Amino acid sequence: MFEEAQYFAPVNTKDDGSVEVELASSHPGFSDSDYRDRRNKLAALAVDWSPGKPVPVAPYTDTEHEVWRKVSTELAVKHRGLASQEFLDGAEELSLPGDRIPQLSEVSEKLSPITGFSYRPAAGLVPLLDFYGVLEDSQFHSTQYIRHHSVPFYTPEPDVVHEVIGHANALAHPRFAALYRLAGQAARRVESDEALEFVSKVFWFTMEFGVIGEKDGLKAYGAGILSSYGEIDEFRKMDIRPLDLRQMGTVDYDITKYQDILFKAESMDELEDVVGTFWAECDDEKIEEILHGK
Ligand code: TIH
Ligand code: FE2
Repeated sequence: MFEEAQYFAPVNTKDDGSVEVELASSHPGFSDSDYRDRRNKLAALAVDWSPGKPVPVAPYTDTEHEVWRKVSTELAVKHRGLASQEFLDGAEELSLPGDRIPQLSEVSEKLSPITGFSYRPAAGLVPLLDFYGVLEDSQFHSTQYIRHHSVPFYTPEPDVVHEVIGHANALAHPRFAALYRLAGQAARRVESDEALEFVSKVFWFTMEFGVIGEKDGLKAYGAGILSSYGEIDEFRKMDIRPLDLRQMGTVDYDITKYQDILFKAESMDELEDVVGTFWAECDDEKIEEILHGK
């Protein structure tokens, strides 16, 4: 999930109660009426959901399962060489199916005994404070639709591949799960929109697009890199910068392209010291200080 409202396909509920997802004309599924029907149907399930209700079962088609199969096969191979050790350990523990899209309820059943996290459905854009806030309660908002079959290697829209392969495998490691929870605490603690945006940008450059130094080279732990078998081949060539809160909280990024500025943690310890401690302690005043340098 990510925060740029303008890139999230808006979900509209019409007067007759039906739900329609607005896709941009540049979306690969724009003229595919089957795909659009699927998007509308899955969005309607999530719109209908409210906390306390069971997570809706998404009745996926064979074409959709096939996209998952293809993407998860490609990713599994690349993860072996390019994903961080903790992510790989999480993935092994979680053992997601490779041959079909798991239901979010199934992801929660596997994940919650490991780190306590569970998944809740999202139709589309979730307001920043809700999206991040519930992380503190070990809840993760997830879309249920899958990317269009014509462009399996990358999507600017977070889909079930990104939410589950990218995020759940990380959430299955206790060190990442703890960091996600701290991000949630930070989001709820800060008061201004500016401070919340700063917190969310630090999340973007870490939990979504973070990279980390390991003995045998640079690895990715960010869910956005690890859910795209196009982008995963490119991250080592990007502008790799040291973990710097002020930069992470302020650099602009374009969500429709491979990220060309990435921030490298030297180790999990450094990630926890710099980013974990920031989320654990930040408030509006501390963020002001980081922004305006004292
Ligand atoms: N680009 C990612 C992918 O193709 O899996 C999805 C997203 C990550 C972050 C925002 S959208
Ligand atoms: Fe995400």
